[in-house]
Amino acid sequence: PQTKYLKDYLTPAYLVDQVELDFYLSPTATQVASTLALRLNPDRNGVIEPLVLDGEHLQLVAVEVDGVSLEPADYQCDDVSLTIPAPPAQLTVHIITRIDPLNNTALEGLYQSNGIFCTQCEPEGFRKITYYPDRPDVLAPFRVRIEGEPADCPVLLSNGNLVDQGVLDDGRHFACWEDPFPKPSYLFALVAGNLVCLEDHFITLSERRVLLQIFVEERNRNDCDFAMESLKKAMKWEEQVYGLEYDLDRYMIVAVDDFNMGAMENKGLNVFNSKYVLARPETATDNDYLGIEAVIAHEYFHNWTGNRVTCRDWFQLSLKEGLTVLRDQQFSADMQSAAVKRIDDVALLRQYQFPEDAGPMAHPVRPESYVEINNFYTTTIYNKGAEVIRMLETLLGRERFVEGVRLYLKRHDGQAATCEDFVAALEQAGEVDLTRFRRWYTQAGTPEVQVVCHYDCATQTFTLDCQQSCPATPGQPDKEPFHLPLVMGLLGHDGTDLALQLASDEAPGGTSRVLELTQSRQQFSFVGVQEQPVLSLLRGFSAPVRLTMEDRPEDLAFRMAYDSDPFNRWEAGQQLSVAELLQLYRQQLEGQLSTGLSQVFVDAWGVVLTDNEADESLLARMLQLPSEQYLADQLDEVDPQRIRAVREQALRHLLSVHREKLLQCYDRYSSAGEYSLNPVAVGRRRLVHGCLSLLMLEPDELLQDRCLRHYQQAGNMTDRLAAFAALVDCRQSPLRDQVKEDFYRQWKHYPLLLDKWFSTLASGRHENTFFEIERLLLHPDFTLSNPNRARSLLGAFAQNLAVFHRQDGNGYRLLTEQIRRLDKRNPQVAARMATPLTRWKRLEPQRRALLREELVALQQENLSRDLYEIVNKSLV
Ligand code: B3K
Ligand code: ZN
Repeated sequence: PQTKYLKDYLTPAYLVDQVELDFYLSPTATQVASTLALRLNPDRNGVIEPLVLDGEHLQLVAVEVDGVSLEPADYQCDDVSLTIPAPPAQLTVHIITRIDPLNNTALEGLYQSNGIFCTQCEPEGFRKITYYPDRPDVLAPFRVRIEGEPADCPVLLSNGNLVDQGVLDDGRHFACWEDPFPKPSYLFALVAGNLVCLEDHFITLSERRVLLQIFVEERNRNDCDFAMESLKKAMKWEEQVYGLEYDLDRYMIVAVDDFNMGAMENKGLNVFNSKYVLARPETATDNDYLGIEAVIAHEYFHNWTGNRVTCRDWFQLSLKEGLTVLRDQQFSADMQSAAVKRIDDVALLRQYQFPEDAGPMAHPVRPESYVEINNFYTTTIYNKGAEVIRMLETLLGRERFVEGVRLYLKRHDGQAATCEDFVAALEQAGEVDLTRFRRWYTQAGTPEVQVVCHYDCATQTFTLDCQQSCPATPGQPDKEPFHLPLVMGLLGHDGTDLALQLASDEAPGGTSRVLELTQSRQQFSFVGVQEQPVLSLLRGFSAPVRLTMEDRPEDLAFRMAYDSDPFNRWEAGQQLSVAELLQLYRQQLEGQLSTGLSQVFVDAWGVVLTDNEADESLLARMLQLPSEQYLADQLDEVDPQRIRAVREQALRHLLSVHREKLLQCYDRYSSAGEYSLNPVAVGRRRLVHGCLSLLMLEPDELLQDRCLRHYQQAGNMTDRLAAFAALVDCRQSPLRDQVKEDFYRQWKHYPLLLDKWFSTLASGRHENTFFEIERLLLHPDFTLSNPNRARSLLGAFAQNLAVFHRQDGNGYRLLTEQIRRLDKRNPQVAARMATPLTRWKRLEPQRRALLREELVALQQENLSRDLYEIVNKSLV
């Protein structure tokens, strides 16, 4: 496989003025007739170049140029392209190809899911439908005609507006769609099948009526209301916050069961994994609901950031993904508890992106090279990309930031743009210098910031001495300093924020400041500070860095109680926990007697538990100890089983001290009632489930009984699943098998819940989980052909660190074996699922060797390009 480089970018040799596609649908032999109006790119100054069209897994039936059919000698056709060596500068090409949607197991291009034809073209799937310049900087208007059997495909959909439909003499029927907005091929979509449609409408700011449609299989008809509401909220929100309106008369969403990722923003016709559409209280958890709200919004927001302005090339992917993630985060923050949303986003970033940035696949937000672009839909492109744009918002302020985004959209409307275009627009609108800031797009790795503070009582001066550095990443041994916005405040002895005055200010102003760190070392001094303050730095996690300060445990406990920034309240608690847990870890490692958790920590935790005032969601988050993954990320030589043991020791300690309070808290909030997704209700459930799972670490019979009742009487899936998970971990109890059987019986016909059944069992914490997983692989309902199902078992298994990292290496063997099989069917999902295998370098020596052996064996085999890249890079 070849590596592609950003530096090799060339403009397309030919532009497309119009695309006409004719589909004759059939499961194993769909015929695609394409007519392309092409012309030599004017930037070639009339110098003719060969016309190279991308195409893979296509059966070529016929080619014509300007109405004259070509003989095989007139063109070249290989596995990946069709070339016409010396075409006229302006031409019409007509191509007929045949494809096999039914046997398309990679789920890329046109495929069938439960008998429904659907497409996934981003990034390079269109070339599996027909020969085409399949690159995002070729934009064209599309006209699409679909013909199919009315019995199998009563519904025929494509992008844009429906312009014609009818029944043919032979009984087949057709529909014609026209999308007036020029678009790249990756935004093309076709859906056809037996679907029902839920309808609603939205009146835009300028009072245009937009038809909203959600298409699902009949059995899911009643599960779409929440998705529809979310869509309307997203439309309204984007008008209010960004002043942006939807541009077509119709917005369609289709839910399918077999989908490689979450959803896809095809113009006017989004295709969704049914996981992100279907919900009712009995079947969906709070997190499912929140996921739906976020993903529906995300795909909708792409209509501007992605579709109206798209990417010049795939190296610019974060241009649309980072920006759209930021916008969906802003939206969710406005819909739910903003503080908790931020905490969850940061936890996610630290759990997945930080390790990626520290591992073999580390790459800048704008990568310089790739082998398989599908491997670059990463948490760095998405989540770090969003953090980078969030920093721009912090530097500019919301108002100017929005102005900048609007300027960017206006300037590049209908074009394929670059990250540089975006930064330039923000620089102009914000009237700021972003020269250094641009390094965020070119340098990989998580910057490390060290801060030492000093208070001088005599001069009433408080000084921060800040240093930054960034570890080496593949291909980037040395880094230049980043431009970092550090939001901060100072707390007085009573916990309130002090007024801030930098030495360079004329007067004190405000209690929160953005310090801009742009050098490797910089000092900031505050004057008129009348008492020794406690510093609250990096509020709201204003930059994606690893921050070290020599905080005293008392200061952390103080900030945990008083910081006016809820993120930093949580963060102080996390830091305190991390320090405690790492200490226990080291004691264990060195065979010392364990001191247990410190009193300061156990008390502070108890104070949170009995706090009756704060947002319940926030409390629930504060009571959670840092995840095993996050703890692992703090260590140089990881023993995942030891991490689990230590974390559980800590949980048991907290339980033994606070058992009564946990019971009280559980009782106080575990009241039934109508299901609602308002932040208070969600927060209460989170708190109740946190208490329950802790209490169930050492359950007496009474408690087991209550948990069983909780499971049985639950009025919603959030409650039921929490109790189910707790009972599944009760190894000694007969209840375990009882609920396992019961859940299966009740939900075996509902795929999304069967997924939860698999993943909950695979997330079990007891030692037998590994054997359970081996058995589940043989379960009649397990299959690798449905990505959700594969992820539910294998994904959950690989995240279950202590089980996956068994000392004998059988966990590695099991996952590798499944990935091998999956790679034959669906390389994209296989490569994604292989991520945990690539994290071998930081394991303790024995596991490191075992895992590496599996990778080396895999490397020798005949792998897909996707998996090849992951395996090879991780062994470098
Ligand atoms: N743009 C799509 C992702 C496509 C992934 C292709 N491997 C969904 C999204 O980010 O909204
Ligand atoms: Zn996206």
